Amino acid sequence: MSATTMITVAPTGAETAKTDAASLPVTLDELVRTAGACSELGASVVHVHIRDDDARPTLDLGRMRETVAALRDSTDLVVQLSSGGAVTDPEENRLRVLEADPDAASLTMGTVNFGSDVFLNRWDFVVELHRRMREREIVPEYEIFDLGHLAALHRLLDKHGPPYGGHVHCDLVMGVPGGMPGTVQALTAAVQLLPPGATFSATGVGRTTIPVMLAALSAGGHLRVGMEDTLTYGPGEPVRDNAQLVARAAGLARIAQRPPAPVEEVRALLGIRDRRPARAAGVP
Ligand code: KMH
Ligand code: ZN
Repeated sequence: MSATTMITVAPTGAETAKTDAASLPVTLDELVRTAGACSELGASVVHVHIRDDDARPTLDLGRMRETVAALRDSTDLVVQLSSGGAVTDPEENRLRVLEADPDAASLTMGTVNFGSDVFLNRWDFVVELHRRMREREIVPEYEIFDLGHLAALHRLLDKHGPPYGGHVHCDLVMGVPGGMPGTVQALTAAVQLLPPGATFSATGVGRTTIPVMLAALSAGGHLRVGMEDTLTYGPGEPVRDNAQLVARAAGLARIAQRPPAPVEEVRALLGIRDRRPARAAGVP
């Protein structure tokens, strides 16, 4: 079991409207400030979805590049772009996200019902993302919404080889209406199906947040938290901001005697290529 806990913050997502959650970071400035605050509290990875000037989800490449540069300038967090986008985003735009040269990107391992929508991830598209990430030296995080996605991951690794960085890390996204439930039983089943040597983090959407977080810590897993997945802190109590969710995760990780992992440890674990300008130039 890892002695520390990698905490990923997913601050924005593509589903929540700014009008429904005032503290949702939708501008670059809001995102950078959120990332900084979450980093101070123990986050080591930021999972990024961006918004346009009207706060609608976008995969605009120029904005994406600007976002990666700003986060890299202002924090040491691993910058993980979402290649999932919104359910309406076409495949070519989702592939183009990689051209923004993030440290890491999400890679969802199959199609899943997503409320009344469908989050489409065809096999050939999954393979293409995996292939392009390796070519561009971007570390994938395999997003697992259902147990069948783990069977697909085994098939991917068997047929197409390991990811860039050599290490396999999965994120169990639990409690999505249409995916696996956010329960101890489902988490245990998923952990048993992980490829040998793989690590995992887990997040439970909505009211599965707490059970999934506690189960993941007990099972030696890492945590993802943030307003992409969770908008209520407790019954009837809206989340104040992303920092509140990271602070709670860091506190529980400490109680579990697996404190938040330092970012450099996470970079080494995941096999991230260091793109931070000063470090890439050899300046300590
Ligand atoms: N917004 C969801 C449809 C990812 O970021 O890779 C997909 C998602 C997964 O959030
Ligand atoms: Zn996402």
